[in-house]
Amino acid sequence: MISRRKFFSKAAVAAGGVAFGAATRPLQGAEPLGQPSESPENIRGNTLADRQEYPPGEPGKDYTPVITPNGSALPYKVVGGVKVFHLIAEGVDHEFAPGLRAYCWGFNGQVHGPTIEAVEGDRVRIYVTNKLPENTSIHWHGLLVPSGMDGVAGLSQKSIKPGETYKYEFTLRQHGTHMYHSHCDDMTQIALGLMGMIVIHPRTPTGPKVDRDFVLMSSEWRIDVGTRRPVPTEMTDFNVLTFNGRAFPGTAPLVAKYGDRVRIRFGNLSPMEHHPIHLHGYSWKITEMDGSQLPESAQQPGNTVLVAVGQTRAVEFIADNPGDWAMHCHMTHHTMNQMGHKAPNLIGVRPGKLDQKVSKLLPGYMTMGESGMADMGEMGMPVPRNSIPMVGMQGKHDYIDMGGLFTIVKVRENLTSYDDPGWYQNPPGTLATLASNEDLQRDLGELPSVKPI
Ligand SMILES: [Cu+2]
Repeated sequence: MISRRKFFSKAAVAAGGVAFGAATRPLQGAEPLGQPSESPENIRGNTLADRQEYPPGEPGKDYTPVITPNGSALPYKVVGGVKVFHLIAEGVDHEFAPGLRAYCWGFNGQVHGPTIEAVEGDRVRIYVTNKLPENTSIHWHGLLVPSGMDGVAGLSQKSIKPGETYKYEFTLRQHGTHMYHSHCDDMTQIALGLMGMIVIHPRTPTGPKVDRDFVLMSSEWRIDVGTRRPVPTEMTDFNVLTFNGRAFPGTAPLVAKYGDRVRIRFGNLSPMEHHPIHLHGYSWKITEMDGSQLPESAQQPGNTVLVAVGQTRAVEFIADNPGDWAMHCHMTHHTMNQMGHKAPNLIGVRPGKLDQKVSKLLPGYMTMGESGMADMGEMGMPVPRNSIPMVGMQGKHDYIDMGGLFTIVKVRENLTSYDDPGWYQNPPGTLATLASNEDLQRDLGELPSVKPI
């Protein structure tokens, strides 16, 4: 954190108009914590801090770039010491997973927008071009910016009309994980995808270096089977749940080498729902909340982090447990793609000759769901065009009947690259297998009943 006090003391030196040259020395005494701690009288002087004092941070030198699975970083160029970005809000024909596409609204041809990555102290100028059919504006969610740069249409600024390009410019006075999103007709524009992540690296890093630094933004959509436009008025019944705009099996795995320190930065701009994100095989520490670094004593351990709408959380762990590890939202409906939530409950129903009788009227009819829902993806049943109801994927051992907010963390020894290493090869004696009769007799004293319910 570049403290406001630090800015004031530097501002006094730089008041003669030295906006750039005085910036080269490192931030001695920069606060390791991300949260402003100054007194209210200093906060009143916020505008003084909005000036450039540091040279543009460089990737590879000042920071290790983050990885946005299924996404990318927004390119920039440096003009007169200022990092210049350009976001274009536009329609995007987006693939959520193989088999499902929809006409969304995104940035620069992507859903969600590319990750904006910069360094604390950078001066940034972000152009926003509106190629949508209605007004828009962009809010920098979590950033400490002057009021007129905050992007709430009508309150902070004029709305950006279709065809117009607006210019935002401010100095990044903090580090951490943040987000950007439309703040104009929010319900429609966020439901259609107009959002992205912002990562600001510290100017003076503290703590252990991270080897793998991932960014995952969660969202949720209602896309009726057979349609190609997300429903912006949906309040409760979302049926496509996404990390970085992709539903499993469309989500790219997060790959780490044995021993890597891994950070995962979560952001949630779902229209309505919170997501408890759970990682198997590890205990992590929550290191950041809403972009503010937690002191070590407050870094809560766990394996599930609730990321409420509008929140960001970062977690860190050492990848010391090789394997293929599920990471997913623990709301069960959020890991089932386009499940018809109004489907009748057939669990336990005995259809008897129903199929035979109905198929005279409806050739190919098959009663489904009487023994559970899992088969529906695996059976490869024909599904309506442009839909992924219950679609999972074939795993190494069996069919993975997951979808939506689900991805895989792949940790391996002896990796030579971070490309997808394929499925994990379980060392002997570390894989659950069918129990033998000998095992059962020895340990249980009997063979369990094999009559299914
Ligand atoms: Cu969820």
